[in-house]
Amino acid sequence: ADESSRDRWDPGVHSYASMGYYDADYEPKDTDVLAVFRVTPQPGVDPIEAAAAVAGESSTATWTVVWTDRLTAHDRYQAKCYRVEPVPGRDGEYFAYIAYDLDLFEEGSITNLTSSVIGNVFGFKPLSALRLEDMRIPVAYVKTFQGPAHGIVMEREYLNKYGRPLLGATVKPKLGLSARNYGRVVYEACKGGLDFTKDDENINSQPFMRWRDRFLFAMEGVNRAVAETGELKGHYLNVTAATMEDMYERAEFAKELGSPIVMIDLTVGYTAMQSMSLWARRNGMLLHLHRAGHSTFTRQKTHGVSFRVLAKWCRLIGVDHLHAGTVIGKLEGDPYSVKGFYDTLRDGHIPANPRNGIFFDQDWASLPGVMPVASGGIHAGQMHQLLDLFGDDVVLQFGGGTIGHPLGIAAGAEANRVALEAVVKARNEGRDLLKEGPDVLRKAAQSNR
Ligand code: CAP
Ligand code: MG
Repeated sequence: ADESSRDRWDPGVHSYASMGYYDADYEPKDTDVLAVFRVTPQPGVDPIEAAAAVAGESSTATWTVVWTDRLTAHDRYQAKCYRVEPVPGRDGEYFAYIAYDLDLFEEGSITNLTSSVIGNVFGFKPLSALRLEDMRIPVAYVKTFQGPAHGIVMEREYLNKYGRPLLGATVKPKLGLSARNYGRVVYEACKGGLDFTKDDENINSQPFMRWRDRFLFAMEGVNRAVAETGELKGHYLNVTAATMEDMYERAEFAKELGSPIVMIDLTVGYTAMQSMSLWARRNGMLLHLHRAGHSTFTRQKTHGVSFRVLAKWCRLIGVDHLHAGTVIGKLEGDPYSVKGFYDTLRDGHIPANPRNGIFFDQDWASLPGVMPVASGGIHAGQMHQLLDLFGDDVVLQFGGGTIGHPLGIAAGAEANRVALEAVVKARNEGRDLLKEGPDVLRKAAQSNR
């Protein structure tokens, strides 16, 4: 084949639409898993055929009819694309709505769900791009997961902290500190007024600081700060490692040291995340998830998976904390989508809201809410905006915004705590945060000198 024919789509004898993967009359059942994809067909490919191909390849189909289809309940197992509509204002892009029978997925397994819905289809020739925009997880499937081991309500009860966002900081620089110096940062930041400090996503067990040493010195810092302030505090000890055996060993050690929380990175994969969720449930530990690597597939607007969908998978998998974006910091994120991510993580029932990118009603049944984490280039000067955007149930995390303070780490932490308390007070008095916030912060900073 020459260069140009290599990427060309030859539908062959059987089109996916004619094989039954497109059915405009199909009425989705309450128990169906629903998905909406943004499909960009290759030039010359019919949008309905492209959408049917997505339904086909993400459920039962291959490129042709096979004899053995007749040995299965084929009609039922075929995913059905039931609606295709042009994306408003975007030439050549279509929203394809697809329904999947519940029995296509193993109970309680995001790994299995993703092997179907994002398994093969993203490299499929009739499409030049594909994005999974949203999913409706039916209650019948939700109930096969246990979700967060603790969730927002239990976390607050453990910590005995209410009525305000929690404050955290990522230890910086990301890499290179020795264990003793690392512990000093933890101590200063916690003593200064933060609730948590945190390992960075890429701190695991490098030659300059092995994990056991980091855990020891970080917990020494936490314990001293707890003793001096009389408040419960913690440090997210990152237990991410190359094998589950190593992760369990590190998590057990964190528990032995009395840490209330451990942390993992998204890079460990869905099965490992769920195993750690089970471990956290069995051991009464909070589980913090850093979404390291997510932008490689969530950022592009026409290809990949929306973070909204990843957030739903993580809630099912069962983490207590999840990074969900900030809008105003150093990393990309538009206010409407980010609001949608926070609702998805925190609320019990989320009504469809196309403006926030929420295509379906989502009922979380009895699954606890996940505490969203805002981080990435934020600082005390934005406290009024952060409170206005996210309300109380969020961890606001200031790495550079604590450790970069001109007067030192404890002063940076104190500035964040004072700023937070001042804007919470202003909010509780019913004042307009966006208008008066800068004033409130200025006064708080002066009284703190
Ligand atoms: C923030 C951070 C976080 C990102 C994660 C960093 O540091 O530690 O990993 O913010 O992003 O390494 O950049 P700063 P997200 O507070 O110093 O900016 O929460 O969007 O997943
Ligand atoms: Mg980081």
